[in-house]
Amino acid sequence: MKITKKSGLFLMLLIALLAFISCEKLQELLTTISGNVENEGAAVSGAFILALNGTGDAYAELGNVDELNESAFNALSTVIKGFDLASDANGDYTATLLSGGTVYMVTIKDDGSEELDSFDLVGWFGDVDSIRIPDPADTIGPDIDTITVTYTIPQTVTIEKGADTTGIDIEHLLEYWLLQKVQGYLPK
Ligand SMILES: [Ca+2]
Repeated sequence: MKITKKSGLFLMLLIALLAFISCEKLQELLTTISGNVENEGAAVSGAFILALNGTGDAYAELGNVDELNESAFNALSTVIKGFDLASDANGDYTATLLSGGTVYMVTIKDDGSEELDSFDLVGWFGDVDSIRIPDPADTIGPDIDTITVTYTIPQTVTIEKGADTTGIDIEHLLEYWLLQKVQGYLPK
């Protein structure tokens, strides 16, 4: 009886140890990118965060995104390498990637339509810059006013499989229609 109890205890310890080891292994396999989303100094909560294929043009990759929900993101696996469905109240996010690689991190604060369209706020991870463009509101020529728009130059992040990259902060968001306008004036 005593021996059975002892071996029972040993077995339990062994199972606990094996469970612990497999947890550790799983942790090693998870590839994550985390950071914070803010716009003009304020945390942005409830925003989608997408890790887009970083081997092509950032805007072209974003152009493939239409529906904003988990099943649409999963279906677009050649473009979307990982995602987080919502940044938290502090603007913090953690996106899980299926493998390592090079990605662009983009955030989309949907206006509620569940599709990427004009009035969604969109922001890239990268260097914040500014550009002067013709004022879209000024349609009467010949002297078109100009406006200065702050935008972000998308920057790639390369992450190894199983690594956890932190501090990938997105600092500035723009309405998608204006971002698309800016895109037309960027140097190629
Ligand atoms: Ca929308």
